[in-house]
Amino acid sequence: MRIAILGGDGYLGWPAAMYFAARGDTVLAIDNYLRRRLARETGSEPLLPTPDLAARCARFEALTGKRIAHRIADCAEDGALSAMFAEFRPDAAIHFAEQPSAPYSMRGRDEARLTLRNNVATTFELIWAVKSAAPRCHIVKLGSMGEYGTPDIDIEEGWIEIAHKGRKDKFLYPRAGGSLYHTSKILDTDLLEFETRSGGLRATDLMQGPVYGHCSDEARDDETLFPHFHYDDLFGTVINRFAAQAACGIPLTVYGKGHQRRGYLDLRDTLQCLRLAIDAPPAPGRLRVLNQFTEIFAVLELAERVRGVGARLGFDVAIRMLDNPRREQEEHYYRPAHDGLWKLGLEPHYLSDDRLAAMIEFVRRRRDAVDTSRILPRVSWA
Ligand code: USQ
Repeated sequence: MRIAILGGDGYLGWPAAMYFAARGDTVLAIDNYLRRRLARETGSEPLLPTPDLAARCARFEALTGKRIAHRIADCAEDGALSAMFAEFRPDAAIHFAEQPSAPYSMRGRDEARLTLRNNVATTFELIWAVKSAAPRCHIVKLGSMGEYGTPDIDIEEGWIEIAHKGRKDKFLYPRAGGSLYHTSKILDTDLLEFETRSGGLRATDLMQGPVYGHCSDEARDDETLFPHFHYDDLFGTVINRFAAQAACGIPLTVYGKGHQRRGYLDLRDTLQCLRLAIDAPPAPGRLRVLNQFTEIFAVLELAERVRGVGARLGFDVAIRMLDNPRREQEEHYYRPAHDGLWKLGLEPHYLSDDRLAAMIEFVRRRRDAVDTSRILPRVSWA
């Protein structure tokens, strides 16, 4: 297949580029290094300096003989993607080209504006690139489980039938984003729903939970091919952060009561889910929504797991309960459906002590590079 990956330099985009190239697809990775710039501007650089896309593609080709084409371009720029799609003619386009951090989006007006403009504009440009240059292309957009919020009823996979005053109809499941970032993802979903319903495009919205992991199999233990590993409060997701904190002797930063629950997944399962979605596209005119996570944890439960694995490795790991910098429910009902990807054949990598130990060891080996001033939350929702 011909697969365009928007945001191909990112934490998930780069591993996805390697994954599909490794199985023999023709891959074009597109990125404007926005995430690198924002990390520099906010003092949130990743643990390892990551080679640029050209260097990573060259290294991957030298190691595997497989080529990944790349373009440094802004997917939000008027018409840029349409021109690229006219040339590349993708069968599928994976959309990661978004500002991905909830705390960053809540930092101030400039950050909120950038998040909203970038995320909605890239989705809009992608839709028009497909319409104008590759109408059969399957759009696979990374959505977020956080679009649903934590309602007091079961969360369905994207759609819900509602009975009202004796009549019934099917709607997108009600959404309640927990940050401006999550709200930008809701707007993306609405755009896709409109365009599939009215324009006959086909799209899959993968509602993903927080991802963890420092590498994927395709990197073959070559650290120059590992994705950006963030342990900071803005771009680090919670399990990666806890692993880094454990390795550095920093008490694990549990926000609030720590009973807030989310659906998590291993980075390797993100890749598997993308493959399953791409290999079984929906019919034209349909927006398919799949809830993408493998298991549910409360934050405190994760902290206890990391503490246990840390102790096994000889680290004395403490847990610190912090005032919650976010506005989120800390005690809530949470029962999201997630059958769709299982039905397509997902074989999950559940969170194992070995994976946690490998992440802690990965950080321990370069503990000197960790900047401890980036650990405590610097952004408050209030
Ligand atoms: N948390 C802590 N301590 C920390 C960091 C986070 O207790 O040091 C808590 C948060 O309060 C939250 C949970 O851990 O309840 C998850 O936080 P996170 O930072 O790992 O994830 P989040 O901000 O929700 O965003 C991440 C990705 C985003 C993706 C989202 C999926 O950055 O791109 O969309 O996970 S979801 O959470 O399902 O919306």
